[in-house]
Parts: sequence; structure tokens; C-alpha cells
Amino acid sequence: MLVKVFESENMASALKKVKETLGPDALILSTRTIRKGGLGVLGKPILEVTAAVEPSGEAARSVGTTTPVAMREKKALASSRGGRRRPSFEDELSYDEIWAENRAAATQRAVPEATPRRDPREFDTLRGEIDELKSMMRGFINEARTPVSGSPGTAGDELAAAAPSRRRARSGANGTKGNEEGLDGLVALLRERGIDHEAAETIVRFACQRASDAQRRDPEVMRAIFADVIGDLIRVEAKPPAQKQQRRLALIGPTGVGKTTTIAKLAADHLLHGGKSVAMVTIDTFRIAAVEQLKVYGEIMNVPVEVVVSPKQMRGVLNRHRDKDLILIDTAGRSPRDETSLNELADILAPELGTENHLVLSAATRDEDLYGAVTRFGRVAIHNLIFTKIDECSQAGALFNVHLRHNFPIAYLTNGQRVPEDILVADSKKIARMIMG
Ligand SMILES: Nc1nc2c(ncn2[C@@H]2O[C@H](COP(=O)(O)OP(=O)(O)O)[C@@H](O)[C@H]2O)c(=O)[nH]1
Ligand SMILES: [Mg+2]
Repeated sequence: MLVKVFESENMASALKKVKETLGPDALILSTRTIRKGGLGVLGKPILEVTAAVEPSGEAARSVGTTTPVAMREKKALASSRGGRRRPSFEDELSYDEIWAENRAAATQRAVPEATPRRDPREFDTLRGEIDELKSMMRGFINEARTPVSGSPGTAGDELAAAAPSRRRARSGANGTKGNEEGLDGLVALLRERGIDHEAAETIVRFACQRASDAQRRDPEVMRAIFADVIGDLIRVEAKPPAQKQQRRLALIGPTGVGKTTTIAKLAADHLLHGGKSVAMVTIDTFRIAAVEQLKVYGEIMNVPVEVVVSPKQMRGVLNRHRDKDLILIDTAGRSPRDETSLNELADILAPELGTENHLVLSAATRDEDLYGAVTRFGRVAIHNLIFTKIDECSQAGALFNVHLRHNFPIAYLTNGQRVPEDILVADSKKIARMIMG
């Protein structure tokens, strides 16, 4: 690995130098501010960035491949897309351009109107009926998860395979064939929303206990009752107790689900509305674009960004920022199929650090991929779920299926690309209404 140290007046020009010298695949190992000019603390502050690149030749080859003409074309394309460009790094706009655009956008929306409000949530009154509902539901799901002998499939397959036999077994206890057909119609209303068969059947049975015969025949009324039942089954993150202790939120999850964007939204929310001091940490041997993305947000919000590649560095960074109210930890670039990198992640997010690990999942993902991600990222202790891209999913039932199956509380939802506006604190009733359309 070729390691080089760069000095510059600010992060923008330092990263530009790194990119020009080592190419876009460069890894940022550390950043720090030093003073130069022989005047001790009065010396001019200089930013020192240590960066490295694998000697594969790829980086070297890619340096200079973006011609001025190509850059101009990309700039034209970017400006034709309109003002509110995010630092998604899908094209090769320079750091300076992205930074300038984002700073302008951030200034314009310094006090955004549509910002997440922390709704007061109720956790103290769990009615006996709901407890019973939940335990029945869990029993039902666990029963369905028991592997069917000779069937090597996924948990989803097992559920599907177990369903018909249980339906047959239960139909006798539930009365006439006519009733069963009525129930099937109601199950279909839930299946339309992306809720899986087992969950749908259970919701219907609970809903029928709350509905009169006449109500059961009215799909609109039943949809509203379903929303109530679903709302009672959804668990959201408990409000953290009012305490002075620092909170450390780590976001883990597949690439591209929106972890970094959500980190920025959370940082902005805590800064603007909670008056909290925040530091952002990013764990990985990063490609420069990934670091830049977080640095851009860090510079806009004036929040320090640290890069950590080892458990030791993590402890050092947490110690350095022990005065902060909130540490947000991003884990860009981990593929759920990369076992080694998941083990490293688990090492860095060691339980004794007290991180609250949020698994970030895109609500616009198929059920099986969601279940797969939970299983693979289960190597790291998962405390909560965050569902992103709810604006992109036509049916939000998958969100409910994975939540119910794994029973991790939901902490936040995100519903768009805008930072910081598009984030919501999870509210079970609202999620239920969203699922039922
Ligand atoms: N539509 C939509 N896009 C989102 C949302 N959250 C993030 N994105 C976009 O998803 C892409 C990947 O986001 P990023 O934060 O880089 O994902 P990461 O790889 O998990 O860190 C970016 O283009 C984001 O703007 C969301 O709630 N809705
Ligand atoms: Mg990221």
C-alpha cells in the first residue's frame, strides 16, 4: 500500500490533491489539523490528510482520465438536474463543486419547516390484550418457522410450506366454510399491501375479534381495524431515558440503502432541534468518494468527521469526543456477503462500547432480501431497525413482515433524499396507517 501525507488549507483542497495524486480509489487513513509557522498555537492551521492506495495500478491508471471536456459535460448535466443536488458521487463532480452546492442548499434551508418532530410515544401502558396478541403472534410465527423436514429452503420457504397445513388444522375450529371464504377475502386485503400470508391470517383473526358481523363485510371498515391491529403489533424504539450519558448510534446495513444520508439527517436533526453536540465517525477502509460524502455533510454542519479502521482507533476516537452528546457511526461499503468485513465490523462495534446498532434496510426491498440482510448482519448485535426509501415502495408490507419476524424495534423511517427533512421518528400508528394505504 502506497501511503502519502497531504497538507492543505482546507478539506476540499486536501481531498482534491489526494484524488489527483492517488486517484479515486484512495483510502483516507486519517485527518488532523496542525499549526505551521513557528508560532505554536498562533501558527497557521494546516490540514494534514494521510491517504493510501493499493498498488494495483488501477488508481494510477484512472488519474487524469476525466478530461476537462468530460468534466464540463458533467457539470452541464448536473446543473440541468436542478439546484438541490445531493453529494451522491454518482458522477465525477469535484469535491469543491459538491461542497459549494450543498453549502448553498444548506444555507437556504437553515431552518427547515418540515423537520422531524419527536412525537411523545407511549410505552408505559401495554394493555393485557396487546401482550396477549403479541405473544400469540410470536408463537404463531415461531411455529411457522420450524423447519419442514426435507425442505432445505429459507425461513421464508418454511413459512410458506407450513401455511396450508396450519390453515387446514385451524379451519374446523373457526366455523363454516362460508366463514373461511370470508376470512380469505380479508386476508387478500392485507396481501395487497405486501403483508405475507401468515401475518395476514393472524391479523385477520385478531381483527375479527374486534369487528361485528356487519363490519366484517365492509372492506373499508376492516382496513381501518387492520391498521389498529398492525399498530398494536409494531414495536418502536423506546425513547431514550433523559440522561447525560453520551449516545452512540451505529448504522449498519447493505450498501446503498441510505446509511450515510440517514447519518447526515440524524446529525442535522440533533444539531438543529436537539441542540446537541455531534461527532460523526466512519468505519471502513474507504474509497475516497465514501469519505467525501460524509466529510461534505460534516463541513456543512460543522461537525467533526473521523475515519476509523480498527477497534483501537475506535476507542481513541470515542475518547477524543467524549464531550459530545451524540456519536453517529457510519459503516459505508460493507456488503452483507462479505464475511470478513462483517466480522471486522463486529470487532469494531464491540459490545462494551455501548453502541446502539441500527440495521438500515430499504423498505423497497423484496422480503427475502430483507430477511437475508437481517441474518447476515446478525453477526453484529442489532438493537433497532431503520427503514429507508419508504417513498419508493408501493407496498410497505415487507417492512411489517421483517419487523414482526425478527422483533427488533423500529427507530426511524426515511422518506426521501433531502437532508435533513426526509426522516421520521417511528410511530407505530402512523406506520400501520402507511402500510394499509
Ligand atoms: N428515495 C430515497 N432515496 C434515499 C433515501 N435515503 C437515501 N436515499 C438515496 O439512496 C442512495 C444511497 O444512499 P447512501 O446514503 O449513500 O447509502 P449507503 O451506501 O447505505 O450509505 C443515495 O442516492 C441517497 O440519496 C430515502 O429515504 N428515499
Ligand atoms: Mg454510505
